[in-house]
Amino acid sequence: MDYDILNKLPVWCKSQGVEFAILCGGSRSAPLTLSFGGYNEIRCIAANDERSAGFIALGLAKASKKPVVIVTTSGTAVANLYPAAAEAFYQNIPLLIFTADREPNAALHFDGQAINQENIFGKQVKGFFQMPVNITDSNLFNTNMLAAFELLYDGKPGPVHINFPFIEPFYPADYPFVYDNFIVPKLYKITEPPYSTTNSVIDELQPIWDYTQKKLLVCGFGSDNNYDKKQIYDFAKHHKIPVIADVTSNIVTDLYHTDLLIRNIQDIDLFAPDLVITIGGNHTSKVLKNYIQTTNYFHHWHISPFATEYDFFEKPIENTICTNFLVKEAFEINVSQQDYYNVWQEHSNKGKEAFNTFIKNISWHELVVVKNIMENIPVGAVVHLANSMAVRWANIIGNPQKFEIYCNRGTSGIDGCNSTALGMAMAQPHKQHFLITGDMAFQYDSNAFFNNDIPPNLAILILNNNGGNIFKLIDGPTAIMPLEKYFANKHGLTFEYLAKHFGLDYVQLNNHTELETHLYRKFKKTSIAEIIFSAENYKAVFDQYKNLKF
Ligand SMILES: Cc1ncc(C[n+]2csc(CCOP(=O)(O)OP(=O)(O)O)c2C)c(N)n1
Repeated sequence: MDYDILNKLPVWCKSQGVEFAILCGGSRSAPLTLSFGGYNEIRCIAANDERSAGFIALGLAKASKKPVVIVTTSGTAVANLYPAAAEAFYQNIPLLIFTADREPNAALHFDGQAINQENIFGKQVKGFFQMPVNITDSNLFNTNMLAAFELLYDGKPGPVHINFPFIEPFYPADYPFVYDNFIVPKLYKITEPPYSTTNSVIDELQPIWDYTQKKLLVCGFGSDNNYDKKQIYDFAKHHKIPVIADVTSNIVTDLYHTDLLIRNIQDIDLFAPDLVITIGGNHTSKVLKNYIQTTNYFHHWHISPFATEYDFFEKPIENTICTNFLVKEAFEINVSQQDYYNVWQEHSNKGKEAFNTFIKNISWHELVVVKNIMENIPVGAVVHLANSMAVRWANIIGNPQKFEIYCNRGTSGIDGCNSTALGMAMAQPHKQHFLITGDMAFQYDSNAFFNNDIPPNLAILILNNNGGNIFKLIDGPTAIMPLEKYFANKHGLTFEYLAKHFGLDYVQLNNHTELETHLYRKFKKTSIAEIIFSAENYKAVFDQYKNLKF
């Protein structure tokens, strides 16, 4: 094994900003593990379950805003990274996936932990690079690394996979290594994001801006990823543009309870936008997506640092525009826009009143509990929402704008919610993190806590409604039996023993006072607070909310 070459790997990564590496156990990956493990300038975290490790890496990358390395052994270990790779791809999070592999054709001989790893992540990664067996050619090594890093940074960030086949012996005679200070070759082919809208583009947009009088800003997932949220807010305020913001957008808005507002629109033309400006990613609310899709013709501009974007509303994006677009002075103020703003604002005020009256009468339900949690989580904390109803309840309520909110909405899986929150908490030890999750999502990813580096600053709130109750709110499965068995997976479990098993604090919260006291505690250890719900009024309250009229 040429350790002189492999030991350049962490030096390469450090030079490109990498701060964290997740190392998963295995002998074939020992050359990679040892080269990172002996290098003090990247913090290495060990993890056993590769599926969870991939999501911890995702969380670390989200929080550090730097690419994160994952090292795994060969075979199914690699396959277990697939969900995190997909989530990273759709969230534009840079991950460097370094996998060990056996010699070519090992899978054909049924050797242990051998599968075909070539391009295993397919279109869920930005690219795949194959190193030769026991790489010895440092020029080739550098060429592959350069290409991998250039791809990582070219356009939208995302995961990149580099496969390293090794044959024995894997372990060096001397360890730890001495790392030489070689000069990392300079990356060259990088398209610098964010690109800027030129003045000529602004000139082109100007006529549409001037004649449209009902501009609507729609902020999706992670709208603050590439832009300053204050700048977005100021821009909208300055031009009197109503802002519809997903709870995961982290953008401030004066409009609350979007679904409720949309369901209560009577005069369609009055509310219909003539220019929709979008920013950020996907939306939690299907009601909103349907509304935008069915609104009659509008212009659609999308603000993004990247030239290519997904079209969430299945309507063509006329223009992808950028950065200096948000300079409020770039456009004239359009006087009629104030009327349109007022229409939405008055509607929102009425909706807020109706929602508050409605919720005041419900004493114990996930919707009220999530509202209470959102109101009482301390300012400056970081909140993670698991997929399924946690993110949906929060979106119904709206972001109180006291803290940042994160959720894996790239692919909306329930498979990595704990690990992603854990990764972010590890990277931000100075901030208190809260995860609001369902029982199934929590159980799914419980291997996250099989880790020696569990930080003290993660407080988990499990909404235990005895299964995947989202299926009870959807019309399809409700009508078809056996709902409980095959969709909801009713289990009758609580998580006290699981908490004990992992050495985490555990408490059950039975009323609002206990909940509020819990949220203001000084957390000294990762903790689980379990809130148990009966099936009693679960769907009834949701239906009442859906049918609320004002
Ligand atoms: C990896 C993955 N498998 C399956 C699903 C489909 N799914 C969506 S929600 C859900 C149940 C989640 O239950 P729970 O976490 O208890 O939340 P609740 O629905 O009760 O709010 C399932 C299985 C998914 N989103 N991701």
